[in-house]
Amino acid sequence: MNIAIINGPNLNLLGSREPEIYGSQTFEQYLDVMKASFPGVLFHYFQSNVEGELIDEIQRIGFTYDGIILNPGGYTHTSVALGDAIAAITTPVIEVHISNIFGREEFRKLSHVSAKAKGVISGLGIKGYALAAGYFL
Ligand code: CA2
Repeated sequence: MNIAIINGPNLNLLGSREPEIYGSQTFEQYLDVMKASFPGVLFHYFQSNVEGELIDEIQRIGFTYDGIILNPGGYTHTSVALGDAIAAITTPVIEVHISNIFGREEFRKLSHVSAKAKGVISGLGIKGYALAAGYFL
């Protein structure tokens, strides 16, 4: 089984800043935990701070992979184009947010991705990625 994890802007800073919101683990450390927890899964990890690069990657893998776990970061709330890309592919997407986007500022309550995603996990910390992977099994 091939599952892609795609992280959007600033998520490369995980583990180094704002640990009270985003935790103190780097994503690379967490990815090792996920690989050990799901030995039958091949995880492909991609992170970019660039909207077009995220869309290119979604289009590249979005017709062959078994699942995509996507944290679009701040683009969640601004990017119609990212929502369009998810609507255009056949691979199911689970939207994941580390923090609870409904318990923060008003502007975070809007997602251009949620309606196009299979489902949404928000506010369960970095564990949300493993919960999303479990859905695909
Ligand atoms: O809670 C999430 O996962 C978010 O997608 C994170 C985004 C935010 O804009 C969304 O509203 C919710 C921000 C990502 C910033 O990530 C950082 C990680 C560590 C330190 C600083 C920023």
